[in-house]
Amino acid sequence: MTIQTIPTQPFNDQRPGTSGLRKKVSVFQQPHYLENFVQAVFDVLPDRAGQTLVLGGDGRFHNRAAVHTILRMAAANGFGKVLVGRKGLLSTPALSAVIRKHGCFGGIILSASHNPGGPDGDFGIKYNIANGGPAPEKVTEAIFARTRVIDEYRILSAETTIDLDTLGIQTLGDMVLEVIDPVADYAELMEQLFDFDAIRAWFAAGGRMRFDAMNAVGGPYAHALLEGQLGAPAGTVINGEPLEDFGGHHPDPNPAHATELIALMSGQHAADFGAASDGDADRNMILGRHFIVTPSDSLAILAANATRIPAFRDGLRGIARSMPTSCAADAVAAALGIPCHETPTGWKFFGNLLDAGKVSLCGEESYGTGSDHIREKDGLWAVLFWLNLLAVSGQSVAALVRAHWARFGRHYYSRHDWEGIPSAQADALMAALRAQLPTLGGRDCGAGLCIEQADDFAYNDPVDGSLSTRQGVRLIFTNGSRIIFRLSGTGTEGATLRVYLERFEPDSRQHELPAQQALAELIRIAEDIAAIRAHCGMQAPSVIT
Ligand code: G16
Repeated sequence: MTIQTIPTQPFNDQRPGTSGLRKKVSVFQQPHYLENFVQAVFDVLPDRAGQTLVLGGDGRFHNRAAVHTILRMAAANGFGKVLVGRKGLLSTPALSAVIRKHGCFGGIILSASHNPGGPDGDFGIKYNIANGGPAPEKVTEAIFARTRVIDEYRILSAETTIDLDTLGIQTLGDMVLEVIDPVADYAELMEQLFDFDAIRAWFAAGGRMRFDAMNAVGGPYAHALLEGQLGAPAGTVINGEPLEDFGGHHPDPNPAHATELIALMSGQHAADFGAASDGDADRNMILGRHFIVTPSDSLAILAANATRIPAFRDGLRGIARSMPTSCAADAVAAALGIPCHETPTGWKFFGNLLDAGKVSLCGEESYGTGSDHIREKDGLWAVLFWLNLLAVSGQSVAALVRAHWARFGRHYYSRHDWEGIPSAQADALMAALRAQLPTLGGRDCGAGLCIEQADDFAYNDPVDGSLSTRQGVRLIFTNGSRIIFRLSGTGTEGATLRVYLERFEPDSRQHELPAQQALAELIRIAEDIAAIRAHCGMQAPSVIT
């Protein structure tokens, strides 16, 4: 086994987006493409010698090949040890849990999250730091800067054999490689956070659940925890086998893509509780019988009920939500007398707040919820939280949500995604919007909606003082309604315009409207002000959630 130094040339498109580098599989399959990025990551970690790294991915097409390459590069770059999930699998939250439990130096996650997989699908890679969370912007920018000038990478020669299927220790050059059970550490952590006895009793009393793992990495975790430790009947988990192409599905747990689960939960024999997680199992969708819970409401409801869960018996320190997430959590924080932080989109922005002990719960409109137990959002954790709540309250999902609205008011919410826009057109739309900002404040848009504030969101991190600008155009109305525009940072083709719409309704007699109806005036205003159809040449959003 020899360490080879391979000459290479920079690729100019390796800037990490909202959550790591995501590209088509075919892009990652280009000679040197993955290697360049991995070497750039290692190069910005000068104190890596002898350290322990965690490695795993969501099992999508190219996962195994990439794991082999990264292991050979880690050995050639002086790491002391790598913990890798069996078969190269680790969910994103499990990887975060493993880093924290074993005090590791960092980790590499291979995933394009909710994006489709397979040879024609997407692939992705992300570096996480020692707190278990995604690398902050200063690190991702340093990685990007390094990719621009990289001229060689180091890798162990290819005759190296690596067995990813057998638990235990092997050596790779001077490096130790330990293949670990991807589920064990994570399952142990979940048991410490929730009242498993109460959940077991809920299932034993006939509580019925459907969990759709979307043929992604969440399957083994859901099987082990729900059907194993918690006694849910076999068949509770559907699409539980991780497949390289997710069975051809789009592993995005929202009403537009989790259609099988939505149909099951809308039918005559619907279970009491439905849930789904995404490609790397960090997102979650929560459903009741014939009832859909928005992610923003889910965060607020978990916050309002947190002390009913063992992990939060002593209360919450604070809540954080991404800026486009609805203000439902703010209402709960105000009632609890705790702060609610508003951060840019991207889980990495929660890391400092969690590390500083300023917040206990975090959430995003994009089906992400999590807490200070790890530094990633956590799909199954959110599901267990809801299960625990159902078990101790004896209420249905719908009853819990309606009681929440009655107490705090309802924040009607929807996101409209305009996908596949040529990047130049999307950029022109955002530029035109930004140019209008100085004239929008005070504008009367009709239907009682007057714009109070129009700006481009900037975030000043209260912990490290870093400033992140241009994080989304906000129109905030005098009645608290909001319209937000931003371009997605996770797509791999063209641009996606996200339009986030929110309206607060305090009157409980008005809480049962369909969301699109309740938001109709805001939708009209958003499309009008941003001239979306004219810019995009599209007649309607491609996905509405
Ligand atoms: C990532 C980020 C999230 C973000 C989401 C959508 O999630 O970690 O914070 O909300 O992308 O981002 P965008 O609106 O830029 O597409 P994931 O689950 O894709 O890793």
